[in-house]
Amino acid sequence: VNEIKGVIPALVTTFDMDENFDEKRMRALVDHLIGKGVDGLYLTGSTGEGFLMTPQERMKVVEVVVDQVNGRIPLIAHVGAIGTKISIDLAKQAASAGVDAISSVPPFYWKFGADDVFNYYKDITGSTDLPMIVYNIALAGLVGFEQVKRFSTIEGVAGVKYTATSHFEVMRMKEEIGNDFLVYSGCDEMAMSGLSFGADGLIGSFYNLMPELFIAINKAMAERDLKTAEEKQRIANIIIMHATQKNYVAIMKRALSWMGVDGGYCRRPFSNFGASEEAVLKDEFRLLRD
Ligand code: NAY
Repeated sequence: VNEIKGVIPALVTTFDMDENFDEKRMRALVDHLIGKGVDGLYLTGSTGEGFLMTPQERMKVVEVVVDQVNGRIPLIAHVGAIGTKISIDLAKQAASAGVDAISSVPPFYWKFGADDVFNYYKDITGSTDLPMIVYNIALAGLVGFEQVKRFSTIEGVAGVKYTATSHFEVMRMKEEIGNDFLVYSGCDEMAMSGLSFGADGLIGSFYNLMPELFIAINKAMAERDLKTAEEKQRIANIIIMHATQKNYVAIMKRALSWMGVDGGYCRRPFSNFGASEEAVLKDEFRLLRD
């Protein structure tokens, strides 16, 4: 698991216009991202619309990506679900498919108590030999520092995907939990900040669309070249700020198609762009570029 560092796109899942998983598009996108030099992929998470798929469909995506990657880069499968039993099934399948790590948001909706959430991680992590990356994100309800620290006592919990803006806690986790507790910074617009506080890598949406910029940021931060990192982050953030005003996953999928690798469409209730809306979108991005 110590090998899983660097820039890791939270891979979009490619659906066709009728919302079916599009295996051909998925395989092409995986090859495209590997060609760009990404360090790993994070599957069926938020950006991957994991919660809009049945467990069987999620398993299919994992199998297809594992097959296409064929060991070239490490893979983390998000297996989070509202129930432990469903997550365990997903975790076991991901393990037998051949991923390198699993990850999960805490169980949501019912506002489970701290012990229930702890047991959720314990049960899922114990169900396979794979390392678990806890996924802390406001969408599922952020868990606090002390709780993350408690999860880290579970054998197999290897790190956290930290999609929160309080980056001082990245440093604190490294100090109080241990330097080998992996921390992935999850806010793309703050990539250089996360890395400066000691994050081991970046997992996020926009690395599907502009991996080069973040690979450059990651390299610059490792070399303590703040000027370059800042320049690249500034460019990336113009795109991120624009895209996040609308359904940015659908935007990334369309924008990828302009680059010759069609990301397909989103599943409802996420909205998509019709042909005329897409033309407007393309013009907006042209203006941003110029
Ligand atoms: C995932 O599992 O898809 C993620 O990594 C999610 C991380 C993203 N956060 C959210 C709320 O979706 O990449 C970020 C985010 O899209 C980006 O920072 C822009 O705000």
